[in-house]
Amino acid sequence: TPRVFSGIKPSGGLQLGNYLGAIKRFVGMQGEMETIYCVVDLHAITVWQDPQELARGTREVAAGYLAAGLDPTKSILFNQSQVAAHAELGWIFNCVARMGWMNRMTQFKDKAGKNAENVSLGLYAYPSLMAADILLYHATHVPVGEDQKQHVELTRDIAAKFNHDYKTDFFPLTEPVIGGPAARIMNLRDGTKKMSKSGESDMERINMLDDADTIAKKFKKAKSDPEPLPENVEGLKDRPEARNLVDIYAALNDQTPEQVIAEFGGAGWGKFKPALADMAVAKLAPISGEMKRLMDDPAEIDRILGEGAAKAREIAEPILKKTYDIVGMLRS
Ligand code: AQP
Repeated sequence: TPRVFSGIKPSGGLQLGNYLGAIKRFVGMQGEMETIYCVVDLHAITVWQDPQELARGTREVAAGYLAAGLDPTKSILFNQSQVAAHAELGWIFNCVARMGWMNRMTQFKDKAGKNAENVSLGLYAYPSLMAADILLYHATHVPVGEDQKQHVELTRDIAAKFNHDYKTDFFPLTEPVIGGPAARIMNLRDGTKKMSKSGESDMERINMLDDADTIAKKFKKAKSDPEPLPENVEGLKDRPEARNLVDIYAALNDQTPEQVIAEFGGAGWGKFKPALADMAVAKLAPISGEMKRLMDDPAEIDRILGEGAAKAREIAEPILKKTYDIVGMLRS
């Protein structure tokens, strides 16, 4: 049976790329298939997090899912560390995955930079824990932004090697589900880098909790170029900042970039940026308002996460048990 799994790290406040590339699409898949969504707190601590901030961020990500329309009676929503099977299967996969595979992961290279000797071992092993997150539920579909594609492909390699090494077909080969104008939302100050929670400057990103004035200011100051918008989408080639702003408009308004260009082709930035800011505020304000309302009642968020974790364990524990059997570990 088709089953969806995806997650978001509580490594800071939610940003627009998380919403457009992930949460908005997660909500769209709800009802069509069985859907399991996670706040991946074990992944967040691959880079040190202030404990209070981690707890707050976990609730913020949960509130973001709920405010965007995730219904806990239709989807399972929980935080990863409440289901110990993630860490247990992650260890087994650490013993299946190869160092050479991890060495090829571009996210690790980006995040470690020149400092690779001094980052956590967890950051290096991140993709094998992510494979465990997905395969613990025998998920078949993983909606992610473009930046996570390589990790989902590695999940297939880990499943295939496990199946081969233990002469089984226990783990399915998972498909990444990527697409649409929001697959890779870029940084507002540099159209060649992705928007991210932990980017240096707050002006680079739209946070889901930014107020209307801040959103307008950030789009006004967003890097663009001296040309007006082109008359057709081919004209966006080699204009990364222009393409990004058109993509954001399209994704927020459920349009294609072609439709946005049909409306705004030839317009200058003085016209397009305010239109983008107004539209973004109109779409995001109801979500951020609801996020704030939910976050005023942390006990209720914790209750939803706890119930979700209990449902997740019901699926995960038999799969972990069977994995231990296959590997030859005694359970008595
Ligand atoms: N810029 C983006 N465009 C489209 N999708 C994006 N995602 C993240 N940034 C963009 C998608 O959001 C989901 C959750 O990502 P994550 O929190 O697990 O990790 P990340 O990709 O590393 O996100 P950040 O915001 O960049 O966090 P930091 O700065 O802490 O590393 C994923 O599906 C991701 O593709």
